[in-house]
Amino acid sequence: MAKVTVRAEPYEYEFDPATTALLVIDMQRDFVEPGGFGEMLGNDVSPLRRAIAPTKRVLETARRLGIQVIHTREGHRPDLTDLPPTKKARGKLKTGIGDPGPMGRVLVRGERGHDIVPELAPAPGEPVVDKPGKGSFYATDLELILRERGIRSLLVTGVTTEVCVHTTVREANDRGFECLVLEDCVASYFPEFQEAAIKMIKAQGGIFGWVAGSEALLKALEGVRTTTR
Ligand code: C5J
Repeated sequence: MAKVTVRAEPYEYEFDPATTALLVIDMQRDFVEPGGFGEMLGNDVSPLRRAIAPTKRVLETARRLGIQVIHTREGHRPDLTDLPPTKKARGKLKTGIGDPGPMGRVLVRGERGHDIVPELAPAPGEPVVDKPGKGSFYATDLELILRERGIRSLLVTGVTTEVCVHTTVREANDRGFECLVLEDCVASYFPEFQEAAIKMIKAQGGIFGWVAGSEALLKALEGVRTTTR
């Protein structure tokens, strides 16, 4: 398969769709809907919701072209045996991780709040990686899945930019994966963190990866018919 070139920063990003995965990080109700963990932390969730529509367009294109799609979800076992007490205590919340909230137990697997939002719901056959931490590689089988599928490049979307997206991109970069972060498909509760987090990725010659808007990616994929792995 011919390489695709995206207009990106700090310079063009080249990838082969056959060895690329679209990573959709933690687009869960608990982060992007009112009544979830994000709101319990005192945040307004509306900036995060702005990432849904562009991510949906990228997701649909990836599916049409046969690009591997992988979703992640941050959360914990119902018995909370994978929840460090330090994480539970953080923020001194009245209702925190594991406690009953408006969308079920907060950040607990199997609960409504832990689900991925319906707009971006995983399609049959798309791996969903459950992670107890901020990074998508820590204590998960994501790396094994990527290596088994021969994936070398990652198109990165999801929330939040400065937390789970950044941690994941740093982990991926250290493992030799080339990451393109889609600026309008990642979001933060804080505009200043969004701006700084994006700048950090592409600074110093792309120290952690590349950044582009989703339109630039979709334009670059216009001529591509289908992906053969
Ligand atoms: C946070 C995440 N922000 N998915 N999680 O706690 O970024």
